Amino acid sequence: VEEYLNDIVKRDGCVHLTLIDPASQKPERAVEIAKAAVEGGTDAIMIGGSTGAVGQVLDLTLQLMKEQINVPTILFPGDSAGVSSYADAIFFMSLLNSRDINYIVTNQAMGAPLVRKFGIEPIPMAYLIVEPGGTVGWVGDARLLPRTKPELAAAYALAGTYFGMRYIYLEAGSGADEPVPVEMVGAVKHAIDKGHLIVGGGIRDHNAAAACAKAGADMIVTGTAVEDAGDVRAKIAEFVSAIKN
Ligand code: 1GP
Repeated sequence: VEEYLNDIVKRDGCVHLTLIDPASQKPERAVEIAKAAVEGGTDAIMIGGSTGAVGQVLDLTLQLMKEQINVPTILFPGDSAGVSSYADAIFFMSLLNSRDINYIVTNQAMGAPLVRKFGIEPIPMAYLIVEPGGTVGWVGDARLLPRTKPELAAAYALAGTYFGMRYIYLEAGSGADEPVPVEMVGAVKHAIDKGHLIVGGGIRDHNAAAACAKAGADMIVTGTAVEDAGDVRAKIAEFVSAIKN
């Protein structure tokens, strides 16, 4: 899955990822959204959330999805309970700017044996939460990166790459009023050299997505905008054509 994503970055300049929180709707509806997103040109589906995206609803959503869509499914877990055997890959992430050791390494240790047992592909990722941070910032007890301090985000991102993490995720929080500032996206991209940069949280329209991609994001995540869209296929198509070269 990592190779698949990296090849798209090389080919198109930017990847589009659709985030679906299995706790937000019934599995059948989640699959409908995913199918429309794939028709609109999304490259992969991320599955997860900070609260309630676990257990039966997670498994069932992924099981149905696997039968009906032909792009990879990637887990985006809130904690060790967010691991499911039905996914293709997992963003194996550490919330580097958390104050809580559980979100830096303990959940990861509890989940790692399951990842191996289920044969899911782990993609090592530094997860960094920027103001305002939203629910995930609160749940993850993040020491939120100030929006006006791109150099702090760049320092954390660089530390992530020195730890061997190949993906860096700059997160403003789901439903944030504003996405991560483009100055910060640029500073982080500049700092991480060969790493891949994912940007998400508060990206509501194609202009915001295009601005992030132009500033250096290799992958753009949209969740809320897709959940809220009347026509998911058209909304995704707008994002996709705005970020790909
Ligand atoms: C949240 O970055 C993702 O983890 C997506 O955020 O729901 O605001 O698109 P939105």
